Amino acid sequence: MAQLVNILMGSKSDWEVMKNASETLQQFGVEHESRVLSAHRTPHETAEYVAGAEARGVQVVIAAAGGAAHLAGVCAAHTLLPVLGVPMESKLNGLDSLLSTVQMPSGIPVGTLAVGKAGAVNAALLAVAILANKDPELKKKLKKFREDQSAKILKEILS
Ligand code: RP5
Repeated sequence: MAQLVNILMGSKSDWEVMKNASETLQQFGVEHESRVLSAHRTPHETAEYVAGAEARGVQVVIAAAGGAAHLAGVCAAHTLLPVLGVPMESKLNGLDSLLSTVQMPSGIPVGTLAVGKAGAVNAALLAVAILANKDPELKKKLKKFREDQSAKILKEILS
């Protein structure tokens, strides 16, 4: 099966958080690949991998990085596919990662999610929503996910 989503992260140390994106995609049965590729440490390989994504059938790229987090912006520069950025927690509590990812100059967009685990899960859910526009079965799964989530909240009686 063709990969529909590529998840990139700047370091293996990001995987503890980014595995939540992978697990969320798995939950929806979305084929994907997760790779460590860095904007700074492997610039050529990162560009090559992202530039080839569309030809591999990929429809969404998720890019996570921390600190001077240029990965999502670099990915967006090398593809016309939507790129979703996930800022990683860092020595500055993720604020540096957030600003580096979100503050793209006009012309090359990155859809930036929350810092950390919530961002990882939501990047995957947003990727599912994008894919579901052309996949009615996936749209049904997303609708059920939302319904189950609401039902779980409504069951929480605290006293
Ligand atoms: C970034 O630097 C990575 O995305 C990671 O969040 C951060 C720290 O990387 P390591 O020093 O743990 O490899 O490029």
